[in-house]
Amino acid sequence: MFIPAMFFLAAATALIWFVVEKGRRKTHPVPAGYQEDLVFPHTQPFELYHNALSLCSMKSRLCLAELRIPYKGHHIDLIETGCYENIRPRFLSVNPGGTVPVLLHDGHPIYESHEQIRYAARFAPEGAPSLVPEDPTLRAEMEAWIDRSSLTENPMENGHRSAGNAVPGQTVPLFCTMIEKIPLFRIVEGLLFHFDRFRPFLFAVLKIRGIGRLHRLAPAAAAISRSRDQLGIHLDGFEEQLEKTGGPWILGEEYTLADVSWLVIFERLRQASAEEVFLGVDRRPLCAAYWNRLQSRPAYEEAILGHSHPLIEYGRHRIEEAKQESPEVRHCLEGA
Ligand SMILES: N[C@@H](CCC(=O)N[C@@H](CS)C(=O)NCC(=O)O)C(=O)O
Repeated sequence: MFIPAMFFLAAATALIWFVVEKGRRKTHPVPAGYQEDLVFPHTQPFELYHNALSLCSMKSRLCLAELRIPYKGHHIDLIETGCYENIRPRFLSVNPGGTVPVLLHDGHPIYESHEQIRYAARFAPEGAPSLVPEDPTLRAEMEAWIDRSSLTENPMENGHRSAGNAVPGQTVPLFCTMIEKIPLFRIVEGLLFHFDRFRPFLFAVLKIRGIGRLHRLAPAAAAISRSRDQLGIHLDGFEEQLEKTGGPWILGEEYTLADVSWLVIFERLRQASAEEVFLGVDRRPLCAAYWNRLQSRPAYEEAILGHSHPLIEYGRHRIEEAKQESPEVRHCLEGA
């Protein structure tokens, strides 16, 4: 009698906790861009909620560094860098969408990284480059190249439309290696409360499976292969553009927001140890030279390398190791 009663009490307590906690972590989509009606506590004109690995966070950090806009940073963990801080009430009060980055200007949030960089460019301090061409034709072209690199909607879909949506498949092996260091119970928080149950489920599977057996996980292998094909097509277009303009940047002489937006795609290839696949010997030499130029910019050092996370480097080395150890893994990650 005593044991069933205890069991019932524990189950009822857990259920109540779950329902209350779920209520505190309600999420909903947020509109893109500047939100005039919302103001959050802040101590500096610009503040950025971001994550070390997140592609979109890298873009916003890089943009602020190029514009030389000082800001206060709040690092928000995603599961791959430690825990699901992005679905806890404190962060959800700033972005009920549960995603990073969020830029605050005088406390007003700007949602979506591609909107953040467009917005921030209007506030370039005296003497800093504005990153937006004066010429309306070039400006329209820049917008199109930003769109072609933006991550919108579901990260694993619509890769044919944008390189930003094609590249997440390349992040899968990185997730798989970074998650090795994260205890399983941390993922449970996501399984219980994440707005997109598929993501924590994917991390749990990747953790259990491990990089050495990733090739046997058919949906992951298919996503990586699809990403490789789609990204290859986007980069071929990119190569043609560099040939057409003669570089050194996407639109020619002027470094613009389009370059900011594309840098993070190339950086993801570096982090995932996939540079060789896309930019190796004789493969897209103009893209390879462009990527070298990007890496020599001080803003790259400051906003990307300066914000790296130990798990990113760990993940990159583990991918390298796994490819050396197993031809099947190499084939899965690099193709024929
Ligand atoms: N379109 C959004 C995408 C934001 C987004 O999906 N961010 C990812 C990281 S790149 C995130 O916060 N994911 C939450 C999670 O993985 O739990 C933007 O450009 O800001």
